[in-house]
Amino acid sequence: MTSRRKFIRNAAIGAGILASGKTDALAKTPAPTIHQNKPLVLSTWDFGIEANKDAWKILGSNGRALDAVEAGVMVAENDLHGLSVGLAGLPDREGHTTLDACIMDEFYNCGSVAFLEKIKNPIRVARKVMETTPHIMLVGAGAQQFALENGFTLDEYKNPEAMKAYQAWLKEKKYQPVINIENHDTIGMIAMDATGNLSGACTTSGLAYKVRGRVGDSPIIGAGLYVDNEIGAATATGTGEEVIRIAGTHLVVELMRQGRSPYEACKEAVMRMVKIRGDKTKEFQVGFIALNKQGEFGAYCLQPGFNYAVYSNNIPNILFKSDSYYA
Ligand code: SD4
Repeated sequence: MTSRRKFIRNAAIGAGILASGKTDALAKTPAPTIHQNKPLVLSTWDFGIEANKDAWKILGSNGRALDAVEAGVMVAENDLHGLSVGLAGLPDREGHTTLDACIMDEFYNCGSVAFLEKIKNPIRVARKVMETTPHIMLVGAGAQQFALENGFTLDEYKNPEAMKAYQAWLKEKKYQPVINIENHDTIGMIAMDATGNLSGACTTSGLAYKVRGRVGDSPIIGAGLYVDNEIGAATATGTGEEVIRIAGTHLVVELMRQGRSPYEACKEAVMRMVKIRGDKTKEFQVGFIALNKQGEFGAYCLQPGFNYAVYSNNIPNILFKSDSYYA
């Protein structure tokens, strides 16, 4: 297989490049080899495009993957209208927006915060936990106290749109997570820098109208995010309980260790879920994206509608459509 065909096969494997003429953009790129595919960043959902741009400012100037993923996901955290990440996110059933985030570098260092309130950039607090404490995870009031002691400030921002949606939800108070876009918009980002090192970050306001105190997969190392610099990295989006149940991203990375491509590993993790949960999988969404040490990437999800953004020297920050188990 020519290197060009091999590249396109690897990039597009099971990933169906999104319509709207973007296939042409990829097809016109010069013939790279997988090796030339670094640096590279991929992130979940449409807002990954904007997030990738900030990550690329660092990756494209030989910066560290860790700095790139932190800067990248902060774009979503700072969006005052985003209903699923950061302080603008939809609240829990008592009207409080609570945030979960984690970060992991190329040395198995990791940091995480969960059930954190009124702090604008949970990913920065997660990094602070990683770099300045002997711990990995801080939660709730303790996480907030730690943030305040480390120079972060309380932010009382409430997104009017999120509050309006909450008022509407209060009328029936149904705890019924909605499949896909509206309710499943965690940003997970994984990257390889020019030196070949991997890092990842994941941040969310979690499931809308969750029980107070509920924590999803996103701040849990091995569930919402895992990075093994020898093998690859993976991140997840969707119903956190289901991702935690199979230690989703750790599973994806271990499958890559056993020789699966990123696409195959994501697919096998989803199939594990289907095996365990059977028909229940019709009721929720889970999607994985993964990247291996060779610069190959892939994704797989349960329900159609999941996409992810990819930016490298060869791929001009475009959306790929993930294959799904259900049609
Ligand atoms: C959670 N996994 O809290 C998150 C929600 C999510 O895309 O992914 N949204 O369960």
